[in-house]
Amino acid sequence: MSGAAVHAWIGLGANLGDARAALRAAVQRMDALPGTRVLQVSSLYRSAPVDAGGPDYLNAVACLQTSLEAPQLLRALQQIELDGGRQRPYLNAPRTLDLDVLLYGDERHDTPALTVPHPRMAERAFVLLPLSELAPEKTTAAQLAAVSHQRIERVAHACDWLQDKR
Ligand code: PH2
Ligand code: MG
Ligand code: MG
Repeated sequence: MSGAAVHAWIGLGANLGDARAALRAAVQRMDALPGTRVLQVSSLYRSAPVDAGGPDYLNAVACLQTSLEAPQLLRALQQIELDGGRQRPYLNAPRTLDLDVLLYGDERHDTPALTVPHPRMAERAFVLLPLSELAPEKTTAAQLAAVSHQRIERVAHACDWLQDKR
């Protein structure tokens, strides 16, 4: 059963293939999920891999309004990852598309499949910067200061990268 609409914050990332096109397609796919609308999308950021190898990542954050329950939303996002060619050869392997539930309303989930709020979001500039752009109240100056050594740059405003203006 679907619940009342809540705001869910999703972290998007990719560092294999045409990452920019993959993130743009993911935004469209999320907007097409049942009972779900994309309300806001951040700028696009290029970031050095954190606790991982491979090429630089492209990252962004989106805010959804959704009536899917958190586990249903997770499964839907995993299907979008699979359709984007996602493989999981090892932990934190380079990927064509990664969609992480960062926040789901003010709910807490702690199951093998889903931990929300995302347990590592506060340690990652590639989450905190785009999130602070959309919802400054969801990050703190101390959190942002703690990740200020991580290499990250904004490469496109939302209106440009969502419309393929490179
Ligand atoms: N995702 C990871 C591990 N490391 N680093 C960056 N820069 N961006 C990511 O999206 C990312 C990462 C695991 O999901
Ligand atoms: Mg991730
Ligand atoms: Mg993930």
